[in-house]
Amino acid sequence: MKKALFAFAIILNAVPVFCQQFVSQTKQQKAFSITASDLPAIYADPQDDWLCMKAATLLQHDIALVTGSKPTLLSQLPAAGQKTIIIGTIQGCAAIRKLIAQKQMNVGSIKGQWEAFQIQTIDTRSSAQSNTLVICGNDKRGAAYGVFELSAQLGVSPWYWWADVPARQQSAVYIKKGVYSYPSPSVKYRGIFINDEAPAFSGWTKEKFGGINHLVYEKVFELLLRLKANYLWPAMWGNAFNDDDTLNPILANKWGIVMGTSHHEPMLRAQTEWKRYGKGAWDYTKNESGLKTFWTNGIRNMGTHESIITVGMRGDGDEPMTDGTATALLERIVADQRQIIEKVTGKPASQTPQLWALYKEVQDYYDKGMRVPDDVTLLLCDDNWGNIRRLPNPADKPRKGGYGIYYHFDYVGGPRNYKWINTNNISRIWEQMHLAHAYGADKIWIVNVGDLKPMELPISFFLDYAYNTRKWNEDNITGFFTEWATQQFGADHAAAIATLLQKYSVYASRKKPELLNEKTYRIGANGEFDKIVEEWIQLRQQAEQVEKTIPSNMKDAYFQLVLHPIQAFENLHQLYYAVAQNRLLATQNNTSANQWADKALQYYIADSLLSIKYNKELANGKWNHMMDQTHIGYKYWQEPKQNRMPEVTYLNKPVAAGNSPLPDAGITTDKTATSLPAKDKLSLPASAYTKAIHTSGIRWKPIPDIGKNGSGMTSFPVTASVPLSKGSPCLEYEVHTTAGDSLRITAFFSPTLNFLHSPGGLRFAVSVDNGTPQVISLNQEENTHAWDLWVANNNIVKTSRQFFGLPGKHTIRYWMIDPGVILQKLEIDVNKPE
Ligand code: REL
Repeated sequence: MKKALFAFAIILNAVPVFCQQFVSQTKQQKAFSITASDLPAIYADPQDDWLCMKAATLLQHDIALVTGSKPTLLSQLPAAGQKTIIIGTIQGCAAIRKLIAQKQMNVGSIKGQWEAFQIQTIDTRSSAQSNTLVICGNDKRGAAYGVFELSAQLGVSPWYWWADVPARQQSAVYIKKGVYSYPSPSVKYRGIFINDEAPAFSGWTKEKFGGINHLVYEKVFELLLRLKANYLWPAMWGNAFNDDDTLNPILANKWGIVMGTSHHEPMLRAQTEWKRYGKGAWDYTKNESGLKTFWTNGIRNMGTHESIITVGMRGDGDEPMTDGTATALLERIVADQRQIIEKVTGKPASQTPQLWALYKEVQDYYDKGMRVPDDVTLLLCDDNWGNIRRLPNPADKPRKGGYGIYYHFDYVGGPRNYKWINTNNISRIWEQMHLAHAYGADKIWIVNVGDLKPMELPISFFLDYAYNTRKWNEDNITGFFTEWATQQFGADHAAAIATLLQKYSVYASRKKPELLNEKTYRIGANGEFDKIVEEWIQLRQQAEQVEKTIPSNMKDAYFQLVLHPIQAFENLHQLYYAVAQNRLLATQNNTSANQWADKALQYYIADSLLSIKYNKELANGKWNHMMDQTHIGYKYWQEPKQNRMPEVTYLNKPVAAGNSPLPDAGITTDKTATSLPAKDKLSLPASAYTKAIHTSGIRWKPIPDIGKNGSGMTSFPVTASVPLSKGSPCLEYEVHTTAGDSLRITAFFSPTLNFLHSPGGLRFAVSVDNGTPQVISLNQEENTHAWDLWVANNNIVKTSRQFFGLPGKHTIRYWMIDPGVILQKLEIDVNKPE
């Protein structure tokens, strides 16, 4: 009976769930303790996968960081009874198999489950404390994820090396008695693309590692595993992962990192390799055999390394193929590439993972009917600006290869490069990737992270969400900042730092710094510039206050993860604000313009001083060159070679009597009063509705912080469209007019693209009182010019004119038709034509 109960208990405990807190600071009955004075040994079976021993070495290192003492690493199982952490896979570790055979472990819930793992305490001595801790993976990555889950809970951040985050020191920690079983991740392949890597990443690696070689890649692999990712597109600007350092692919495979090449580099060969070794033209109609030889070598070089092969073909160097590229030709190219894969691997092509990226013009081929075999993953893409272009149609037959997403946190291209600092809104990343997951794009998620630093925050979010898409939702998304701040800076500082990061995420995503200039916002009482600058000043002051409370060993991490981006962005706004003031006052012949010119120069200098601080002083120069990216003085989409001071005007005249002194940065705020005389404007945040009508299984909900000034309203579930009818879901806003007969309603949205590919674009409707709703498409006129504005302004603006009878109380209704539409605010004017 006792035995039966025991087995039952194990089965109950082993239901796999993410997010289990098994490390405690307090001593517990039957817990497994790790204390400086009584360290466990760490054991991995030398016959098991290389990664298990590697993970064991890293755990040894992490425990030393936490406790100050280094555990012994064993390749032989110690005598029974000795306190040991066993790390291994079900198949590869004899000690784990023995524990299973002895019924001390039940791995039923993880066995055969991709990257699943189990952490379990075992007491083989019937004493007060457990003497064995098993970290068991279904496979090698599962085992490594188990180790890094433990490390993270012990207080070692995944960013300990990449952002100098100090480990949380403690002399004793306890792994609570139990079986902690973690399921397969939500998204199968989760990774990053190191791209646009000059001047920052390339300059830094050259100085610190002698180039982009295996020494730096090992750091990347470790980071990926600590973030529970598994997939990498390597740097390719003049770099070739497989060719530059032959240890690169060997070590990637040992570390369990699935390698690919970017969307436009087929058959696992870098574009740079074609430059080095390609013979003839990059043109299949003219040079089929040259290309086939080149590609065959890519697959030969892959050997048995876990990889995802990019198939298809674009023009040489991330360009479209020649005009009029025939889809039939492309289909033939893919068929030929698969033949090569088959021939070299000796297996049906369907047994080697492949992707076809529907990037830029390639999506047009797909739209025109080009198809690839069912086992190839269709990698759907964003527009390079974080807005997903297309999602699977739920009505389509499921594909064996499924769908994935290629997303961007950094980009080189129009309307302007953005590659200096982090400008990504966490709520928007969540919303777009949630949409992707809801529509079934869950096979591959890969994100372009530029130089990797300083994208620590969005990288963490993207990979964390890819690992477990159930973790974050519209109700708890702000909790991410607290969790992340706790992981990097500990609970004492988490709340304050989370607030800073949360505000930064909103402010920094309003406008890319490369697009910012003195004309971006209007200065003065009716403009926004004063308010925006004031918000940045306050944020910077708060960040500097928090900095004073941070222990000295956290200062480096705090600077790079929190303070620098805030100071740098604030300073840039101050610079352009000063230039704007200078220009305005100069046109008024007001010599106060000179003071603003001086100020502007100071901010310009301060910008470079901040970069110098990051490069030269931070962590004793560890990150030199990471802040080399130019960002001031753009004239067109491509970056300037050097930062350039914006032009300012100096006046020679003395200040005339009556000339104003240096004007103050007065603050203008949105008016939220509800009475509206003619010629007046009312600005209503989307969340300021008076009534929400939820119908047809649709609920309105706010997504916090997704907008330029806060939350946005959208409908859930995100897969449902609703034909417009009287009973449709809508939001009501009440206004009072004192004059006029019509309202111009301007609605501001997040720049969601027509991911449904419906002929009319994503639609909503607007009505006033009992008037007929006017149906408006968010993106019907999608063309390059319109899109440039959407992404540059990070919104889509739509207006409609609605008539009402007599002044008085009126109800504006905003009707839902299509999903994924995020309303940020409404501006309402009386008697203004559309
Ligand atoms: O952001 C992108 O996807 C592309 O611009 C890049 O993939 C591309 O490789 C570019 O860096 C240069 O070739």
